[in-house]
Amino acid sequence: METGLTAENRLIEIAECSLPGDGVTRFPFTDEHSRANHLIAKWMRQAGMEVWLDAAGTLIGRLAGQGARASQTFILGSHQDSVLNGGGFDGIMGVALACLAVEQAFAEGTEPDFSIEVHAYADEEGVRFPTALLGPRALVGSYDPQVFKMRDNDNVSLKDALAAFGGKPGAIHSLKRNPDDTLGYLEMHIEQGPVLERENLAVGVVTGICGIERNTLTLHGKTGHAGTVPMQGRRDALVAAARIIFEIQKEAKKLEDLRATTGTLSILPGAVNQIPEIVSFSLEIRSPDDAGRNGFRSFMIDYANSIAEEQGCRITVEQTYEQPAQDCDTRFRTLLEAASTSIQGRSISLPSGATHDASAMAALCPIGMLFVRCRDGVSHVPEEYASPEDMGQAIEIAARFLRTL
Ligand code: HGY
Ligand code: MN
Ligand code: MN
Repeated sequence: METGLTAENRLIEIAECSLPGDGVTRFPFTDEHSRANHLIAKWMRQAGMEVWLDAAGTLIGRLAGQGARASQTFILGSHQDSVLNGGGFDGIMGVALACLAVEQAFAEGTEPDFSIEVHAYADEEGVRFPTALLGPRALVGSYDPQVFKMRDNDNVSLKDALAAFGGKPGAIHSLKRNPDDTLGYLEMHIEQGPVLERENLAVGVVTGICGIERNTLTLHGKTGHAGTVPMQGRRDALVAAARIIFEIQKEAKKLEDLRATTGTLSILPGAVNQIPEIVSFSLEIRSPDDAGRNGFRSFMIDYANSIAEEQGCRITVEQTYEQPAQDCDTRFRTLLEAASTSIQGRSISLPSGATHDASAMAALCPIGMLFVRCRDGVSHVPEEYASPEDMGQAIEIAARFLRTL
């Protein structure tokens, strides 16, 4: 329980590293991120780690192994960033619990025979820039240099923001890790759903992570005076977009495990008495089944093209982000289930509808995830909460897991 209270106090303190407003708003490569990294570095040093910022802006703590497997590294981590007005647990809790689990696992001076790292990734949410997972993808060697050109709402490029923050865009290619030297990756994360609360269990073992993609659809119509242009023959980009967005929901409802969401929409000229000319909106699709997600996207793009033609609009579709579905490693799941049962008396396993840094790390090494009970199942809101008791259980389970690796 004591480690759970330490976690709670650390999370309360780091939640202050936020823009003003409800909840936590901490975007990558900002002053808030810099202040948060200062606190995370203290957590890592408290666990006996040396600390540095890598070229992709990931804060890394490392505890060198003392035995035969010293050249091999087991990584724990999660992301430091939040959504706009988000909660104080999504991402950052996984970093806090990782530091405490390492401290607890090897508290008695029994250094691990392998090396251990804790990573605080800069950007998992993809809110400031329309991309995400630069940190883990740099370690995997799967990042796309094109993302450096992406710009935030203040027209600042990811490349300039990263460089100003202390990262080295030109050196990211050198971060690629050797899979043979990477034992695996464990991420602890608030569940962001209702299952553990319903099952009345503090910690669950994750079976796999859904696949995800994000697309931007843009309709180009023709603007004009709202009062003088007849209804017949209008090329109203917003009417076309609305028809497509409605169909997205209608079709997605037919597919049990698929989720499709339009979370952003922009309208130009955007005046009450002008016919909309350019309308852009996001289409995010998630599913544990990549083939099903691809099929849904194809269907929706065909439909969007037919509506654009019917409304006399031109349409462009750009995929800005994709991450395939990933299974968690069966050996890690077995070890985590055993640790969970020894501490909680039982263990349950569940899938993740949210994506995580582990989604990208799966291309480098075996992954495992633990979910921590989430009050009312809500996340990405200021009310997001995990109790110190539950966090203490997760720390204990992770520490036991590390000692069995
Ligand atoms: O969107 C997600 O699933 C994650 O919270 N970034
Ligand atoms: Mn997260
Ligand atoms: Mn999130």
